[in-house]
Amino acid sequence: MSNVTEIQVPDMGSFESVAVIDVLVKPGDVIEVDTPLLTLETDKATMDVPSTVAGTVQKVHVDKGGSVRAGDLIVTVAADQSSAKPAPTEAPQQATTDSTGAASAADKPTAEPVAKQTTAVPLAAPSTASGTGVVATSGGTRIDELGFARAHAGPSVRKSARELGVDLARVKGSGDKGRIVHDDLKAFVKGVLAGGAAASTGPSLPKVPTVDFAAFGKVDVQPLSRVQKISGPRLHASWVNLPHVTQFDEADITSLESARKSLKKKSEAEGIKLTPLAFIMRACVKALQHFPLINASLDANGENLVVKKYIHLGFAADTPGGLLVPVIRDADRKDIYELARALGELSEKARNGKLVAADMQGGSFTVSSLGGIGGTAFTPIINAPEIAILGVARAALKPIFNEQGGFVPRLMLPLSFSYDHRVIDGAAAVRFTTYLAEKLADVEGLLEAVP
Ligand code: CAO
Repeated sequence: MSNVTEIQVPDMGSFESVAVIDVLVKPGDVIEVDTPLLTLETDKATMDVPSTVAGTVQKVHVDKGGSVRAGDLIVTVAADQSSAKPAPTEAPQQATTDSTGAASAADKPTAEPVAKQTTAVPLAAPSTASGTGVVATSGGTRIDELGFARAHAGPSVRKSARELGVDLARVKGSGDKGRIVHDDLKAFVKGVLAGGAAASTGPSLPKVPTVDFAAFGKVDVQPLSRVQKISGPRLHASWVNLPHVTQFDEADITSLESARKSLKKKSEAEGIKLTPLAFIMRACVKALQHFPLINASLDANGENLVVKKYIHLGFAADTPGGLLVPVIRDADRKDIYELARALGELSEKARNGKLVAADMQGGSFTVSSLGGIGGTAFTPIINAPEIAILGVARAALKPIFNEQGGFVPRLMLPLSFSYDHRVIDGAAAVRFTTYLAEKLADVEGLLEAVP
């Protein structure tokens, strides 16, 4: 059963006439007790006037941009009789009509404006641990309290923004004098969900200047490959999100290389190309087993380290289309020959554009070997969300001082180990490369059968 209820403008203290800057309901809207009906603004504050009943709006009697006085009719509502909020004692009493519109004995209900928010005068920022006036909401979005308080918005918009964890300082208002209305809040949230520009709550990156190169001479515009378009943003994301440090080291692979050369022919007969990378991967497995916290990732909120009990090794493959990273699954269960076979097969698939998504997923650590091409050292970008990557440059013969007091020629392999400094500190990194170098120097150990 429903009664028709008329809701009036409440007593607004010293203000005679107040501007209506937003009408928040329209005929046909189903409203609850406390649903904001309109927003009023004085020279110092804005306030929402909430409904005192639940029901369906029949008629709106005020216009946006107009002005109202205490006692003016705001809306007529076909109200659920049981829903009426007791009127404040100082407010005029209810006047209800029955569903035919006939007046009954009661007076009109007067809404109570909700807590005023000063917009012209900034509120003092609440104290926080950092003392910066910046607090984190439960959703992890940081809100600038001072900016939030200064934002030109009514209480109901503020309330919704708080509930959604939206920093009003970042929302552009489309209302009068840049006032933020509910639609602006919705548009902002939609933008965040769509991953748009509004999602950025941190400082934006400075832009590289745009230059008209053709003004300086002939140019040829070549579109990036499909692979580059995919890998570029991922590399960029890792570069800007992970604090990279690269530890350089070198490993004596003299015995490894002589063993590899002696085994090369025999393995070739079995269709396996035994390159240094298979040995390097076997050594990485041993090092990751010894330092399991490097075979890990940070979880999404950055508060836990997810240590993986599997070792799936990715390796960077240079292909005509661009850089790809196939993954050798369960590398810890493969010996040198099995690793070399997997390397050969996946490299060929990569070069022929035959890799499927599953071939490139699940990696827990990556090796990027440029040793077949050259170089002395480089700073590889971590394949995030992994937390470390090993770069390998070209081995070179170097004079190494030995215990007998002389120099001997040794084949030294340059290692470039980039790590996420949020998780791995410098001491751990150099312990890892030292251990890795020891394993690379121990070719018998690398050639042992895998249990
Ligand atoms: N030092 C000296 N020689 C090396 C070496 C090293 N560190 N690594 C490989 N070589 C030699 C190999 O022994 C081989 O010589 P032989 O035929 O005489 O044995 C030769 O270089 C070529 O090796 P390869 O490249 O065929 O095989 P691989 O297993 O070393 O590498 C792969 C395979 C897929 C990693 C490689 O082909 C490749 O694509 N490398 C580029 C990776 C890359 O682009 N990384 C950068 C990523 S960031 O942009």
